[in-house]
Amino acid sequence: MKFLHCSDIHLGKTFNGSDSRYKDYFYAFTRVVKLAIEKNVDFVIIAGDLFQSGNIAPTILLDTIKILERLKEKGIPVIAIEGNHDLFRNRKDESWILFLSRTGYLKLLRPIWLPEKNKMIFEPFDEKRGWGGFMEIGGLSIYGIGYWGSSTRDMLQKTLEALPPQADIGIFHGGVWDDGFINIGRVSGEDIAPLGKIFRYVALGHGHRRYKVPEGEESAFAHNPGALEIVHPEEASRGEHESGWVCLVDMPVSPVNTTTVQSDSAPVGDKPGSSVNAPDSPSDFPGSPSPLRVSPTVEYIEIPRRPFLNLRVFLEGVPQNMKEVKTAFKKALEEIKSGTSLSVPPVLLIRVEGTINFSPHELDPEELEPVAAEVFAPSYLEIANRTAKKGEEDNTGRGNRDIDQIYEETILELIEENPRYGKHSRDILNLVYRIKNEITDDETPAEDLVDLICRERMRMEENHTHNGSYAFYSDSNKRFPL
Ligand SMILES: [Mn+2]
Repeated sequence: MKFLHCSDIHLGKTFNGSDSRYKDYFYAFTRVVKLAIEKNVDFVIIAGDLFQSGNIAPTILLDTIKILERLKEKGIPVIAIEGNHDLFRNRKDESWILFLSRTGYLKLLRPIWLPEKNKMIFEPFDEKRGWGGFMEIGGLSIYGIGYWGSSTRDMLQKTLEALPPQADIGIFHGGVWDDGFINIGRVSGEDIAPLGKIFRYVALGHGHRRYKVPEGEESAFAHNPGALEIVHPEEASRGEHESGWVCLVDMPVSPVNTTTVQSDSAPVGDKPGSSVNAPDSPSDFPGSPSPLRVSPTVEYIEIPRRPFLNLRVFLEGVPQNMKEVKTAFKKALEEIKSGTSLSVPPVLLIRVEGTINFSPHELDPEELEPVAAEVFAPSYLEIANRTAKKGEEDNTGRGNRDIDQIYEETILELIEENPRYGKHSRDILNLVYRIKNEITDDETPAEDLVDLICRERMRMEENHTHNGSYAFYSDSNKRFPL
């Protein structure tokens, strides 16, 4: 069986109402659908965040249906879970993904959480109801784990208790990275390792960067293809903006007959020496019920993106007036342009920096737009003025550093001023910084922010008492009540 795994498509996202930017996300999704048809896959997996928002405009739904219609016509099923962006703010059991599932454009998988029993359950997909916890396609069992916000780590435990010892595919909207940074919906590689013993393939979403778990390993069991298009400008400044990705997965249906394999001398399958033994299979652990299951082959396929330039343009020579600003601006842009090759008009975000010899309030970024348009012919353009007047520059030695970096250092200074925070100052800084980031991303529900604070408090207490067991779940975890 062959399937295509994509994630974080964010349909409906745009920048300042730009029609061109709106369409970019639909073009990217169309390319994935065309690829699925071209590769003749048996099904497509969407690991969450099909939409930018839970409350989408009718046109977005119609434009989405037009694309999904192509797969429906070809008889290629789409299996989806809801990401944080797909959920309604106040009705977590409702979503447009559920609507698409009930109208036959995709199949929604989500588990049921029973808070009163402190238990998760997976029920079979029910055509009539329009959703279920798991389903089977062509002999492969597929489970939808969904998105659990700031309780992801605890809910993963509950999920593990509810899953069978072995299944084929798990779909999970959660980030997996180990750095100490606090993130909503993030767990560590260690946390999800048990999923690798259950599933032959874990389809990840949520992180917009491409990665696999364990990172760089041939035996990786979890794959995160990342967002198809740039969603947040910061994703472009990390230098990872060149293209989007999908995973094309080839998964043999019948697991190796364990009795045959364990006899050691018997040939495996028709071709002796074929790689079905997969000794590095992630399920190859002592105590695993079927240690020699066939690992799927995973191929990452590039999905072209619109070029995205998130630029800091430094004005040289202390311009005296707007005319000189334009000249310096054009010179700087042309220099950048000469080092870039662009096959299609880019998205262009520019921060103008440097010292000028008149009030920065009189530097109207709109006057610079024709200059940028002439040099780059962008599909979308945004210019921000970050210049300083000569003599009034920041004299803290901070120069033109990233505004986020200055923000971070300022907050840390404030925290460290009070000795009572002592060794926790970095933790508090991370928390403040994360909340600030979550707030600027307007899709984060208030309950998730409160959850984040509660969870941090418990983590700190936990570190004190070495007592890892607590049974606190806020209301936002009572998703999908029966
Ligand atoms: Mn996303």
